[in-house]
Amino acid sequence: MQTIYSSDHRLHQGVELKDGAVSDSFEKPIRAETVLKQVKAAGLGDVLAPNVYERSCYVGAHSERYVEFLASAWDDWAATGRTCQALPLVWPVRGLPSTAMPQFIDGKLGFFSMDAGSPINAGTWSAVSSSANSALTGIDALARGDKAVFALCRPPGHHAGREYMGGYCYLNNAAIAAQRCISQGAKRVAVLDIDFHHGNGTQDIFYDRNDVLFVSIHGDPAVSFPYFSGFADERGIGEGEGFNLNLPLPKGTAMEQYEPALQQAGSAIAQHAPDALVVSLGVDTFEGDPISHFRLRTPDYLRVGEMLAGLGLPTLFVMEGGYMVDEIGINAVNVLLGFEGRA
Ligand code: SP5
Ligand code: ZN
Repeated sequence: MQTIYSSDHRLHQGVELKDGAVSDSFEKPIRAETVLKQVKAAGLGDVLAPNVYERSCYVGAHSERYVEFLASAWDDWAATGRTCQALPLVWPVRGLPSTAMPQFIDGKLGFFSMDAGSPINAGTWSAVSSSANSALTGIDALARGDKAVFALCRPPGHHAGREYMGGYCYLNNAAIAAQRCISQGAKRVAVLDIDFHHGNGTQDIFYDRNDVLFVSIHGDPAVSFPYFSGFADERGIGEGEGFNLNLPLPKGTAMEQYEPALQQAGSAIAQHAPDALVVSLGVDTFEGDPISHFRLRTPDYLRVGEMLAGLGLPTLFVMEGGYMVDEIGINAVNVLLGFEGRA
């Protein structure tokens, strides 16, 4: 299968609040480089640069004012004389009365974020828009007849909601691709999220819709980020009721417990009968991941890919998390090799 990749991701290198101090984020450029290296070593297929898309292609999954904010946030921050990365410090939580968008950048950063995990610097927008363009290029290749495509996106996207960034994410690459699929005439799409963390952003974007089924297998939010989303009783709302399926699993989950959840996810997707499948592919489910609590092993990822292939759907894989930099490449590519029957 083809891989869509842009080196623009290097323009974004974030910081993260860790143990009371600001340090380099776990979400760093070498992640994508390691995956790309393994794509080439495994001979997965051609590596192509993304096409360029209008900013309006991100609207639908996101609101127009949020996309505007992201595109201009660095300039607005830099205009105040600051040269450090922009981070939010105040949030509109329960009980605060105003729901109006602030005029000043410091207020906007909090208004449009769920946490302090998505810093903004001078290159962030270029990296983020190229990442989304990779997913869009991938979905367009499926529309032209490719059976499967790998969008090697960085930064990741699945924590980004309709109007917020968070968890290293800015634009929701998987949701933007799924939305384009619908906009171009697909009746139904499914998004399966197998990152360790719940895909709260994708859930948020499609929660009231019955055309896009969202299924996520993730660490129980009672004890894992994002804490406030991802419970089994979140099933969708209005027309979307029954089109959101969360399968939280306990700390320490290994393939033995993971595989039945993946079977259940597959059954729900088959019942939806989508025209295409978008997979949010995070490999932070690996036993050695520094910020997660599952115990999948490298050969397990081949089996995951093989099971996904069993659905027989045109499939776009969109890279999400995975932080054990040495193994992220082989684990991600194992899913793709398993999918192609090259296990
Ligand atoms: C895309 C994705 O995987 N985003 C994950 C965001 C997680 N952010 C919270 C990180 C908390 C890190 N805790 C560190 C514990 C180290 N022992
Ligand atoms: Zn994750």
